[in-house]
Amino acid sequence: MRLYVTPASPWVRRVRVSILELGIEDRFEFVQTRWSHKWATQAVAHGPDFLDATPVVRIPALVTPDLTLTDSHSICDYVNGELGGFRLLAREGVARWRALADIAIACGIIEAQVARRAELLRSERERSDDFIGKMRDRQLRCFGALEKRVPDFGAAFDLAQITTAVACGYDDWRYAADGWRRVAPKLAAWFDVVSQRPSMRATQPAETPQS
Ligand SMILES: N[C@@H](CCC(=O)N[C@@H](CS)C(=O)NCC(=O)O)C(=O)O
Repeated sequence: MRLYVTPASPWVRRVRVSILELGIEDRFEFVQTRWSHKWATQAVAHGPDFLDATPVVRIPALVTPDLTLTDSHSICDYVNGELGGFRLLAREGVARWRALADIAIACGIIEAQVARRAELLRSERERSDDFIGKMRDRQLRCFGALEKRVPDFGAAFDLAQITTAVACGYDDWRYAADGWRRVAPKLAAWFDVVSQRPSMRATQPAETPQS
């Protein structure tokens, strides 16, 4: 199976951490797509295999022998259900809905982080400070909501925790000055522990020309 990735994407990272936590990385060929700071605001030239794989032209994208999945949600679902024996997310029942509720909040943060990053990469003339502020407020509001969930976090580093940890890591990396750690101190303490897991360390974004 081919998984199209870039080094900095939080959407890619939640898939990669899930794969590493399940210990199934040898089932995948990881393909780095062409990357550019322009991805957010302009058309970027991708290889023909990537364009053939996904009409959406976003990463992550997973090509299996039977089908192509073009977003992290369906890929995580496939990895968990088809390859992972539902070890990262319950197949049904209350545990599933509780986890999906947390995942939706963590994904709300990631969506805001990525949209804000794209806005910041636009020219000064085009950039909207209102939009950037709206995304920042959403990030901090969602961190505040996840802070209340920390006492109920279970022992398992499941898809809800993985997605939450990825959101925390991205804010530390790009938006530390917002002060998410002040808004969510228990979450920050939890993140400091789980960020040392091998899966998190192996997927940590680095500030390089590639990121
Ligand atoms: N909802 C999608 C979002 C994927 C996404 O937005 N990926 C970004 C990189 S973080 C991307 O490929 N952007 C390129 C573009 O929008 O042209 C998912 O869960 O995978």
